[in-house]
Order: sequence, then structure tokens, then C-alpha cells
Amino acid sequence: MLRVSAIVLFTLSIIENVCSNTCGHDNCETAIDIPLITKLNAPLKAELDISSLTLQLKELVAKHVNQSVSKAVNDLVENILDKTIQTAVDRLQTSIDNTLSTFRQKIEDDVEVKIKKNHDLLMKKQSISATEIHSLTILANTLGGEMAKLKSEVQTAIEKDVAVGEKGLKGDSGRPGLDGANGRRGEPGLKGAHGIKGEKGGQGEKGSRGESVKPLKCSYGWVKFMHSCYYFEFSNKKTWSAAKDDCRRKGGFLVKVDDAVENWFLKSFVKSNTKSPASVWIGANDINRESNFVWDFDNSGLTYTEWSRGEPNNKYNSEDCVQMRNSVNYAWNDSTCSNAESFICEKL
Ligand SMILES: [Ca+2]
Ligand SMILES: [Ca+2]
Ligand SMILES: [Ca+2]
Repeated sequence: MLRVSAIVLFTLSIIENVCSNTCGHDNCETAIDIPLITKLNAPLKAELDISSLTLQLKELVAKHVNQSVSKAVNDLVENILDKTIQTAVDRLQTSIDNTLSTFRQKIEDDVEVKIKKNHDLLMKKQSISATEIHSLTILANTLGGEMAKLKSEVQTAIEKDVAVGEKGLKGDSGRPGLDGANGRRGEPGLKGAHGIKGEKGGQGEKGSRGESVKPLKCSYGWVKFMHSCYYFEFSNKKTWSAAKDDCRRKGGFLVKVDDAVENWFLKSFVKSNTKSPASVWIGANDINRESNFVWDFDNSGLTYTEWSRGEPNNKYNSEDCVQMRNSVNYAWNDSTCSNAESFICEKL
């Protein structure tokens, strides 16, 4: 607007100068009335381009109007756009908040359910461990169920054990041979009393039999069967060597399977466990000399075995430790000592 005013004033000054130079007092009767310039007494001269001036003024006014209208329209559009965008942003934010809230709630619910589930599992596991040991101890001591099927095998093994004991006593003298017969009676009397009576005979040899009937108590976590306590480690799998060390730390040794009865008991216990380990280390190994299997406990050879079919095969020339394997009904297999497996400790 200031610019327009300046142009008009400038134009007026030009016109006034022109008129003052060309129009005398008598010649100014023909002066025209120029719009926007009311007191201009200028003659109509070709040099004064009024139409051009008017056109310029119109253009200026039109330009100004256009700018104003354009700005107003732009402001209006921007305002509408701002409101529209803000509304959209608000809706989006609300939607995101709702989604996040729902998602967070779902995660919290899931976590709570999982925590409860883990807790239940833990309680169940603890419950299983206690009841399991109890029931299996009863199973072992009563020799029920499967024991009936293996009764003849048990009897044969027991007789074999007794026979071996008698031979040892006979070594002393002829007379002790008779005493050896007494030893047979002592065997069913594992309950204790008969063994002690044997000592009254005054013979040192019989004293050793007294030891065999010492009442055996097993520590917590150990399972008693016959003359040994057993610790079944199914949770912490270890290499054969680490398992051996762990058994020694516990005051025992990696189990030595002396006969079919002990083998049957160990297999029955492992099979009845809910974890059903894929394999379980026992103390037999041929680490020192290939194919010469011995028990780690006393370095004695294997008098009883239950090798699985085709075993021991020393596969890849790297199998020196013996395990019971689930896939073959826990029959024995030589395997790689560095594998981490469950294992069984024995304590006398
Ligand atoms: Ca044993
Ligand atoms: Ca081997
Ligand atoms: Ca093998």
C-alpha cells in the first residue's frame, strides 16, 4: 500500500510539472478530469499516458488483491490441513495407545500364566521326586511286579553268590567246610541275627560274614537295594570322567554291576523314572587297554554283562565307557566317554 501511494505521488508530481510547463492560465480550460487526481488541471497531451498509468494502477490493485486473496486462501487451507492432520494424529495416537495397552496387558497375562505354570511344574517335580523315591524304594524292597517274572533269575544269582562264598571258607581247613554249610542258612538270615551267631564259633573267617549283615543305612537321596545304596543322577548330565568324580565326592563310586539282580534293579529303577534318560553311565570302561573292560571301583574285570546286540563295538575307535541305553531297553553299550549323560553312583 505504501508502494502504491508512492507511485501515485510520484505520478502526480510529474503531471503537475508537465502541466505547469505547458498549460497557461488561458489554455487550461481543456484540461481533463483524471480519475483519482481531482485537482489536476492538465491539458490532454499525447505525452501523458493516462491509460498506461491507469493500467498500472489496476495491475497494482489486482496484484495486491490477488496476493491478499491468495494469502487468505493459503491461510485457510493451512488451517484446515493443520486441523485435519492434528485430528488424524490424535486418532492415530489414541489407536496406538489402545493397542499398546492391550498388548501390554496380554504380555502381563502371558507372563503371569507362565510363572504359574513353572511354579506348578516345580511343585509337581518336587512332589514327584519324593513320591518317586518312596514308591521305588518300596518296589525294590518288596520285589513285586516284575520281580515275580525274574524270580528264577534272582534265585540262580543268589545261589551263585552263596556258592562263591562257600568256596572261600573251604580254603581254611576241612572243618570249616562244615561251617560253610552253616553259611547257607545265614544267607536267608540277612536280617542280621544269624551272621553274628557265626562268630561264636571262634573262627576268624566267619567274622567276615558278620560284616555282610551290618545294617545298611542310606543317606537322603540315596536308594537302598540289597547291600548297597544308589544315587541316580538324571538331572545333571556329565561326561563319564566327571560322573566318576561326582560319585566319589558323594562318598561312592560309579556303579559296579555285579550280577543280574543288581542289573535288573538298576534297569527297573531307571525305566520307571518319568525322565527316562536316553542313556546312563555305569562304571565299566576299557580306557587303559582296548577291549579289556574293568570296573572303575576296584579295577576288576567284568564277571556279569548285558551287552546290547553288536556291542561293544568301539565305534570310530573312540568308545571306551559303558552306558545303559534306553533305545535297547537299557542294555549295555560302549560309548564316547566325553558325552554328557545321566549316571548312577553306588555306595557300599
Ligand atoms: Ca554293585
Ligand atoms: Ca573301547
Ligand atoms: Ca558302542
